[in-house]
Amino acid sequence: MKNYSAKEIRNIVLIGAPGTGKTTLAEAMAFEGKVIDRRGSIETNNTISDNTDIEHEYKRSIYSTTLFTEFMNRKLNIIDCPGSDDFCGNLFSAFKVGDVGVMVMNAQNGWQVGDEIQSRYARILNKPLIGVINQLDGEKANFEATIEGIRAASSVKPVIVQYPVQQGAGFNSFIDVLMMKMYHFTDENGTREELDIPAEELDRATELNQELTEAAAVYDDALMELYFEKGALTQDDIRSGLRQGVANREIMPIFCCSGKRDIGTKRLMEFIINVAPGPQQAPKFAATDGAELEADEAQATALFVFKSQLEQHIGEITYFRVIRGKVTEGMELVNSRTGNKEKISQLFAVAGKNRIKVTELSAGDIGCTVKLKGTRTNDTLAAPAAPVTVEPIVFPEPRYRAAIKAKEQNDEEKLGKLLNDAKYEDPTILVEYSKELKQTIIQGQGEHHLNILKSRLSSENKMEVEFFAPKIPYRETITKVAQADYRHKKQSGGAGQFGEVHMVIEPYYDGMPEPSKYKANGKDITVNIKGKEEYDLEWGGKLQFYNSIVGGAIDARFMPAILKGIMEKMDEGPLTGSYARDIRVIIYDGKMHPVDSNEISFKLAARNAFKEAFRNAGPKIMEPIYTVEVLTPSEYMGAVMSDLQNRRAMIMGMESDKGFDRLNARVPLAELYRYSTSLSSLTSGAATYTMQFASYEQVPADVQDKLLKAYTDTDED
Ligand SMILES: Nc1nc2c(ncn2[C@@H]2O[C@H](COP(=O)(O)OP(=O)(O)OP(=O)(O)O)[C@@H](O)[C@H]2O)c(=O)[nH]1
Ligand SMILES: [Mg+2]
Repeated sequence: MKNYSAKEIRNIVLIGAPGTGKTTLAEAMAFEGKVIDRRGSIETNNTISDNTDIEHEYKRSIYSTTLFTEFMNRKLNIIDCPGSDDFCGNLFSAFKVGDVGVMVMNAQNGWQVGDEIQSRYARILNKPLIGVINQLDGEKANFEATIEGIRAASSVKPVIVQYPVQQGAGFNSFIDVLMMKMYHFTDENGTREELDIPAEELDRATELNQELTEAAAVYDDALMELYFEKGALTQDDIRSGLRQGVANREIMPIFCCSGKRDIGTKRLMEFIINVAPGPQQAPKFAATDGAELEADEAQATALFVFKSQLEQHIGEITYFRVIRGKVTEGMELVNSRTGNKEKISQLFAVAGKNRIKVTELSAGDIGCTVKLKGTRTNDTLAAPAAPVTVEPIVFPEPRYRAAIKAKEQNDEEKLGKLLNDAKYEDPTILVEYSKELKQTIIQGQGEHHLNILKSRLSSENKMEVEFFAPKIPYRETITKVAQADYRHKKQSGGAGQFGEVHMVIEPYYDGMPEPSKYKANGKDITVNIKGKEEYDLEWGGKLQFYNSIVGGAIDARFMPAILKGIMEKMDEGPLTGSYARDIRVIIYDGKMHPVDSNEISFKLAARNAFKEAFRNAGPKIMEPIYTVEVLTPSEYMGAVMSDLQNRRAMIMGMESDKGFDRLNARVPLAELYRYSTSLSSLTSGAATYTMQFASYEQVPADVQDKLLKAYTDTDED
């Protein structure tokens, strides 16, 4: 295989709602480039893109697959992404290295929420789009309705380059209004005839050609002038205008296709090669130091790893894009994160599961290698003399959270290791053992996302796991001043124990004045600050601790033990055993015994005094609140809203957004377990959402009562 230079490479990412035909189209593209000599299908589980057991089982893509095809002496690298939003992490990594998105739509369903979601990701990532209306051979295909749907919803304007002559089972020709030709397909292997446009189509074709010309001229003053002058533009001029409109994300040229019958694939690839931005036209890669990295093969080598996947019998496969320079077999590069050398002993061009050995890859190209020692997604490998770190992929925030454990208790350690591996392979999976909740919490993009992990653990590692509702990290705090005394006294045979502590506690807030006088339990307490300590608690909030002991009632040497006793109770709050926060404590009096007083006695006295004061200080349980943003077709808004209200949500705002409704709400985490699943069933999978931690708020009284009842204090002091 020849080595392609940046000018000869296009890197595209196939996106679109689930099941629109991305994988099938990728197969046709590989076939057209003679990378495969027979086309597989989803139904027969033999496409080069969906090549894992789990994808065969579900008959859908679950991972992104990198493949290439060679066409017109160019190399097209294709990353076929899953349509399901549960696996959207793949799209973020694919777009890091892909320069343009090919939006594959299903003409039978029109513009779907899944298309909308993915096109929004493309917008966030600033990637241009080319549109493909696929499945035009399907019984319910409706090209015009699909165009209308895009017009109403999408942020980029569809510009028709092709339209079908007939749709449905008889689909075998389309008119190309850039070429001003009709393409007629005589078989299902892409064989085509280039014909003159039939007389009855000439009016429509001419009109659309005009629209295309105008759309192309808008982005370039010189072209506009030329167009006014001559009333027409050459094909090359139109291409040049479209090139700018696409690159600026203003327009999405529309192509006709049946991936399944290999109709339209070649023309689409020709257009991508002629018009889509290549590595040298696309925005440059940014390095963490702000430098911009050019796809220039004369420079020192740098590779960016966008994906690594474990494959049985082979081990880890590392997928990268050559950011600059060239990579050659045997080259030694340095991983900028670890500082360690990695030897690139083998290099491959990737066509799904098939890897074709190559000796070098140049700037702009995508390939893979194996047997690296410690390199993972988001790492940069660079020439030792020219170290650089490419800005990492920013993955979306997790939206689904569950507790996980191994069915067999003995497997816990092995599970920990396996989850760690899973995290490296799929950075949208987060796993953490919560000391606070005493559970392993796993987070991902949706229930389906985690279920796939579960079935892989079972089939590949013989590891059976269970998911269950995670505990909620409640917090406890107080709302008013309270005072308590506690005497710890024990006289059993030998040495006794004695410690007595008097304290005042009150709610802490930022910027509060220093303590001076209190009235509590009918006592007047005057504070003389002898010492002050302030702690930022690991779990959020503060503890302020004042020593206001006068006349040596308690020796200063016992103060650390007193603080320790309080901390122990902050760590396991008096109400529900959750962390306590935002409290000021003042130790203002107490008693010692000349013989029996020791640290343990004061620690216990402080702990019990704190517990008692806390309970009298209007204690409240606080819960984590998340801001949730739902994007749904308008027809489901009522259902989404009333469901959220049942989840104690506070609706913050609503707006319509290009055919969809966007709703913002603040929702307690306790009410969000399995939300992705119920939102999906409420809206037939048409809505999506994001969630983000916002703040801790007091729980309502009825919820607090329930939580108090559910907690049995095991503290036996
Ligand atoms: N009639 C018709 N069916 C198609 C066409 N392209 C794909 N299909 C069928 O649509 C279904 C989904 O095709 P895929 O290629 O897996 O779609 P996808 O977009 O990759 O799906 P995900 O990866 O799950 O998002 C399969 O049953 C295909 O056979 C087409 O052009 N015409
Ligand atoms: Mg697919």
